[in-house]
Amino acid sequence: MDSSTCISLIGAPTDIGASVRGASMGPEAMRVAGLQAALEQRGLRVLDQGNLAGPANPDLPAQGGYRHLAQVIAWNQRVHEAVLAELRQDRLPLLLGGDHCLAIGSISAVALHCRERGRRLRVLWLDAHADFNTRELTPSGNMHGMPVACLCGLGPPGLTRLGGGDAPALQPGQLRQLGIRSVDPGEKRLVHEQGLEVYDMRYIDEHGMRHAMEQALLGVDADTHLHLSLDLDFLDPEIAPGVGTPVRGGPNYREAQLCMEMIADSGRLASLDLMELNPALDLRNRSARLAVDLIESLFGKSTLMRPRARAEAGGN
Ligand code: 5AB
Ligand code: MN
Ligand code: MN
Ligand code: MN
Repeated sequence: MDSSTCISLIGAPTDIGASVRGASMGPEAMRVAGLQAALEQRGLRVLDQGNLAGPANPDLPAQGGYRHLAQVIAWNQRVHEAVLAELRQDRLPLLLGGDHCLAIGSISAVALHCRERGRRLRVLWLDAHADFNTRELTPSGNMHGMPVACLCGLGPPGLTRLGGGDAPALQPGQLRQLGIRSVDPGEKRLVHEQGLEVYDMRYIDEHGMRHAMEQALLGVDADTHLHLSLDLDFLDPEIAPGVGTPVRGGPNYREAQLCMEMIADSGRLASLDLMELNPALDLRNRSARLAVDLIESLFGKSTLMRPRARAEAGGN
């Protein structure tokens, strides 16, 4: 990524996959927190593509294991098309959620684009939850708990075939999860069965964020498209209260910054989901402002130039 990178903001104002309402206001809260200006100050070009439109949230109970399946499919189709259109124009899509079920549309578009361009894909999934439930395993029917399973081919056809063809968008080996600290019993079995690579909070406690991120980024090279799916409940709720499914014991401010800075250092970030921000539960837009701060770090803001970056800039 360099200063010619153009970032496209895509708002997806819906909470269709969640039970706690309010993530539909996430895109506007990010704009109010000054996302565009912050990125522009970093010398990046930003195109705000506005908000996508989709079906309203009818707030109905689950049917056959899924809540709002038809509406979730409609929203994901729109997200898929919008993200793919930006990638094909060589812009970096930044999806502003919205609840995390929309990562199905976003990442299936990224995966399709990588196949078109013959690029390797690595997905970093930062979340308190594994989001690996299926219709049989889900305790809630909420589809924001299922996107990773759907992307790996375990889910309803309307969501597993968004990119066309029969193959799943993702192989478990392309994914790394960090920050996980709440997994349902059946979901846990499936995570093991499918061999997901998970750096949970226990791992981060024992080995530190630096080591966890080094592991998660292992093998990322010049041919890799790096996608970050950031569920704001990844962060400790003390610093990010504006989420619908908070879980105590998440990364603190510095751990989260380090995580972003190491992604920036990789130089390979090519698409991003910022999900699950719930302004109805936030305190004076604090979580949105923190998200803007973290995104600035993702795009290269750090306290001082690092030795490697300094050498590349021709300094000493
Ligand atoms: B999120 C839970 N596992 O399936 C479920 O915020 C929570 O996108 C899912 O990570 C949380 O309902 C979904 C209990
Ligand atoms: Mn979560
Ligand atoms: Mn999630
Ligand atoms: Mn959530």
